[in-house]
Amino acid sequence: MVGELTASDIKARARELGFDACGIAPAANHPELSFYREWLDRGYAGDMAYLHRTADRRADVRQVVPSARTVICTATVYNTDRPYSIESADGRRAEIARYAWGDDYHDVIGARLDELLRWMRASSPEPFDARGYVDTGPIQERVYAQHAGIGWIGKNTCVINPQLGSWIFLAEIICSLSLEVDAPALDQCGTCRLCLEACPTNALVSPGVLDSTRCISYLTIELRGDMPAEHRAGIGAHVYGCDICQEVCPWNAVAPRSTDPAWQPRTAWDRVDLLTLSRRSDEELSSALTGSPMRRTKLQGLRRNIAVAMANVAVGSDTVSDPGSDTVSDPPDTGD
Ligand code: B12
Ligand code: SF4
Repeated sequence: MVGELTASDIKARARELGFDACGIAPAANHPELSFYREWLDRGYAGDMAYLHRTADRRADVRQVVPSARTVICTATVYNTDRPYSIESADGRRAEIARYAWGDDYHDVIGARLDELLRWMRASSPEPFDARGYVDTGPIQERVYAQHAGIGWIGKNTCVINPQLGSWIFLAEIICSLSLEVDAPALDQCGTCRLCLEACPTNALVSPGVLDSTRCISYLTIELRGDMPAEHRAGIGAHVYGCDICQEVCPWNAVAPRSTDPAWQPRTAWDRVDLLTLSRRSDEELSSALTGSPMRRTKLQGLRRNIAVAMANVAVGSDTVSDPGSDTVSDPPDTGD
């Protein structure tokens, strides 16, 4: 390439690599960033200690890359051709969050991001500093995605793109290049409150504010040890994550679906009922967890969740024991 590397060159290359959207935000002191501290102080991060530990760095990307001028933000659609959990007539189905059905996005998108950065380095006439992250770094991804025009932060706290909806993974490259930036996305939630009303555990305490300690996603993925008694019933048939506040969102009513083989549901989880899932051997489950984002709970965490869900929907609960907490080891931290 001759001449400087431009924003439109980067966006075109991002599309070639499989990203569905790409925008550029200034590495600036965006007002939404400051809410993070208050969120932590209110106890909304629960036991996610890594969020406290990295709070200084999460306050501004220039704490991570001091020379940062821009943040190249991407979105990748992971939605696939399967009904929503709220459409399921069978209450015994094991509910697994859509993002976790296929391959681990850290691996798949991480490789695409590495390739984008390699290409940028090869194409830029001058060297630059950069770091790429996909849910792995001390950065408030949604705030930068909003300022890159990818989508607005909805009342359910998810980034919603007007064409793609919110079934998107975010990933970004923080860099020292001075690139043309995009206009921030405008809030289009309006007066709609469907997500707040639909959340079965009232985890969305007000628009844009989520108390993780009540969120099924946190309880089934991040929380280690025994499931506290007061949260068991609210989990319903969810065995890994929760999508309800996105499923009811009108912007996801006609969300596009990805044909990327990486996100297609693995047979072990595809519309499986709780009893069948509980009867899978440790070997079968371990094999399905290989290269899956569901590795995060480890086998024992998954077994714990299945036991809680089975008790909730009263299927074969007498045949399944809760493995408890003592042998479950600490989660892998992110963001360090
Ligand atoms: C910790 C974490 C969680 C926690 C906490 C979630 C949360 N809402 O904070 C738990 C475990 C609960 C979780 C759940 C999920 N997560 Co998560 N999670 C993260 C992580 C690692 C950090 C998020 C964070 O900083 N939270 C702190 C709060 C303060 O930040 P925030 O939610 O972004 O909040 C901003 C807005 O609320 C904004 N704001 C907007 N309007 C308003 C209005 C007012 C009045 C105020 C005060 C503030 C405010 O201010 C905040 C910024 O400071 C990010 C990756 C990353 N590094 O960013 C992924 C990430 C947010 N998660 C993601 C996903 C996919 C999920 C799930 C859908 C998974 C699932 N199906 O189970 C659910 C969604 C639940 C939900 N409604 O958010 C995606 C979201 C993609 C998208 N479209 O937005 C991300 C970006 C990972 C990725 N790279 O793709 N997650
Ligand atoms: S993911 Fe589920 S539990 Fe968490 S805020 Fe959304 S609807 Fe509520």
